[in-house]
Amino acid sequence: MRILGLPIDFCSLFLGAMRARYLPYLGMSVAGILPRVILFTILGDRVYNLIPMKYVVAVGAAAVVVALIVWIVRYLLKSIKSEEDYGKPEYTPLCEEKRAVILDTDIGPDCDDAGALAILLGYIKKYDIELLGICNCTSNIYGNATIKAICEYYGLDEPAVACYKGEPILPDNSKYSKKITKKYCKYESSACAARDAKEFYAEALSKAADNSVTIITIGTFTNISEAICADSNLFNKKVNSIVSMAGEFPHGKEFNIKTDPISAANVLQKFRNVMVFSGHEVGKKILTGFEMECEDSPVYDCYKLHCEGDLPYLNPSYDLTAVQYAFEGNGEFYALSKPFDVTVDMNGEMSTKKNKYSHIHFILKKAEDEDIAAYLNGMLRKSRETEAAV
Ligand SMILES: [Ca+2]
Repeated sequence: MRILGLPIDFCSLFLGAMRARYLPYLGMSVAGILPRVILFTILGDRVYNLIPMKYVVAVGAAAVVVALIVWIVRYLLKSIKSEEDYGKPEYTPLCEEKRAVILDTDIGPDCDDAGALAILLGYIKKYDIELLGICNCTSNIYGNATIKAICEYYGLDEPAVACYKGEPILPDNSKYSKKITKKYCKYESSACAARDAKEFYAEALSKAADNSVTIITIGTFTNISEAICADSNLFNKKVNSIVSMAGEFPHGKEFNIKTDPISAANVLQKFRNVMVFSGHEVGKKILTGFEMECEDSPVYDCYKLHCEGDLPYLNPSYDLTAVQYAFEGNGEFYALSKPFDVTVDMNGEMSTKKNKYSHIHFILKKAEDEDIAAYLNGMLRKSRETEAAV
């Protein structure tokens, strides 16, 4: 009985460290101590001779091994379960929940922006979604006119088009914007005109209901960085989610980030709601475009002028995948990664780190590139008459 106090102290310390609730704590303390109290009460010091020390040590060692095996098995089971959690709907697609949409594009340097705008206009009609506006994050005014020409082709006569009005961040190297403007826009100067994107975002977001807007970015983060820096409370209150073609998973340097890394870093730092990235690796091998001539289609002409040469005019589908995911979510083609913390350095290098509390996810492909391409090509091939009839 002389060391009866010792196990009580150890037991209390151990259970205290577990932060057990009071009743389980009391129960475990009593269950742990009671056998020893009874044994000591009946046998006194003779208890030490009852069980030889070598058996006590053997049982203790075996208990450690069993505990270790149990811990490893539980850890593995948990890992497998977590893998199955891929695809959990952290982001609710627009086909399931109607929200207003803003498209932010750098139309010009690549032709997939034209394809992405075309399928976005198809989705808008199909799911009856409100399009608040289309922002050009370059300062190339022919980009504004190209956006309007494509919208008009799909029956959207007066789209709200806004444009970045700051110092140009991209060289004017579009192979198609000016030619599309000349061919499709009756009044060039009014087609090229657009309001300041900063003003557009401030007005559109202040009018929108809380948590009701999804922004799809398929260019740099220049415009939305200005919008979130202007009023981050308003932006976070109104913007439910951002789906972006940008970056590379798990790390890498991608055009939309490295062209304006400061804006990308700003958005990553200040945006608090769900953000989904379609990284460079997603659309790289999904080749879409036109295999046959398509007369009087500005989208076809963008692909033809950008790809040059002869048919087929096919191009990677970086931007199309972001638009597709924003509207349809995982569907049969994609899954969503676990949440990651994402950082961007000033050279445009993106890095990721798992963090179960983060709000940022990446699109993962679960279908073959050819199957996704066939689906997107089907959407691109739809004539405007078909779209209008949906
Ligand atoms: Ca783009």
